[in-house]
Amino acid sequence: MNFEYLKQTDKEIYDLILLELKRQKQSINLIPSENYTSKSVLEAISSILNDKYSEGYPYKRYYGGNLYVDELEVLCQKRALNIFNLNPDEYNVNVQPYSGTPANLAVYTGLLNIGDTILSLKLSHGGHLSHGDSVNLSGKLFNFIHYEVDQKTGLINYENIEELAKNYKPKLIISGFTAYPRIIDFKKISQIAKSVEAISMADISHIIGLIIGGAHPSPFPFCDIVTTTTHKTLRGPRGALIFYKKEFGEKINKAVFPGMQGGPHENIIAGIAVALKEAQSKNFKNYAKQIILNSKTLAKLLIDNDIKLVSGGTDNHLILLDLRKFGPGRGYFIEKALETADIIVNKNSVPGDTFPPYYPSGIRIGTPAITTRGMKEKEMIKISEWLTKIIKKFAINDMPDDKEKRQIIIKEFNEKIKEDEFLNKIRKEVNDFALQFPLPGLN
Ligand code: DSN
Repeated sequence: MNFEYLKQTDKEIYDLILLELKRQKQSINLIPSENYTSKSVLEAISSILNDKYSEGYPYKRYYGGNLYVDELEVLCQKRALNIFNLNPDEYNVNVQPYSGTPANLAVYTGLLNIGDTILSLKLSHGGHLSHGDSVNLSGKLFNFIHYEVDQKTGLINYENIEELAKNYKPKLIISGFTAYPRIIDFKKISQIAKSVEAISMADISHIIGLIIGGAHPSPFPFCDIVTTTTHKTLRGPRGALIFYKKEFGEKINKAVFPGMQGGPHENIIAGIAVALKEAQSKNFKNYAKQIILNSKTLAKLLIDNDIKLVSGGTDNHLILLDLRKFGPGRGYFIEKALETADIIVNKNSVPGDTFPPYYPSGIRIGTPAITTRGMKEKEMIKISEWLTKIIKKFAINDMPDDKEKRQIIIKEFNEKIKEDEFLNKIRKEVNDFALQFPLPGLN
């Protein structure tokens, strides 16, 4: 893709895309929910499918001219079912959700009544915003009860889920998390759901690629509903899928359209279909395994360097660093300092955090994107050294509790790190290192 027309017609946007391309090429991306798509996926999503309206579902649309779009959407559904070996008499899939949060909202609004009780993991313990956080529409419309991880072990406490399920009799129980570094027992959670006649839903957005690659247990055939985004470990475009047991089909489909959305983004659906085909390859299985080898290696190196990890390590693609031994709220400083050195991470709450999500006490990192670029265990050594050096130097800055004082400290900190020689030196090393590993889609 060389953007030759854009360059001529809209130089401002062209320049920004090129700057972003340069940033991506020369930085190390450790955000566990990001990835790089293939050229084929990028071509599919930038195709003329973007221009077509196709409200409705295959063979039942509210617009004419959907002959090929119908075929395309059916093909995407087939590939989605095939990749998990699902029997189409038992499960079906909706491929239209624009992204993960709308997919989850479609499930809640389609299957439940407003105000019904749902059981899910708390945001600050690794759950997702759309799993009923009070600032999200999900939390405003439904009565969410949250389970937590065990503060000492950092692990899901299945007995606690069972107890809450018995006490609150939820209509839906959600498993599948956004900042949880360990294996999830989908079978156990869906058994708990069955025992209280609740629907079981797994949100596998983070780990879909690991499941397809055989590197994490599958939620099938245990869960009634499985939602997922398509742009994380699956390496597709930004979209989502809802798998459902057939008995829920009519309600789910009506909730997506016309309930939540209008016209589906058929260019994205084409890109998802391409990503699903790519994920069926042997290479993809190796990719999933390598993500975990890299993640476990990086976790061990960080522990050896005296960095504390939530749950003491990882089984999957992500690692949650607990920086509280330096003091609360230090995640903000570390995200910014690392970004100055072109190492991209996200600050994250840790279980039991006393500071708010914008100034949390942890850092979340992951290996899906760097593994796509071809980095292996050997490369984790250098990455762990840079992470450790920067954390140890910058986590000692005090993050005040008081809001006004915090603003002053942050302003000073952000000014100071721009000129920091230590970070600028590491940035040059990082740039040289990252440029050795090409991006698959846009070189
Ligand atoms: N923002 C995604 C993540 O980073 O986990 C979830 O929506």
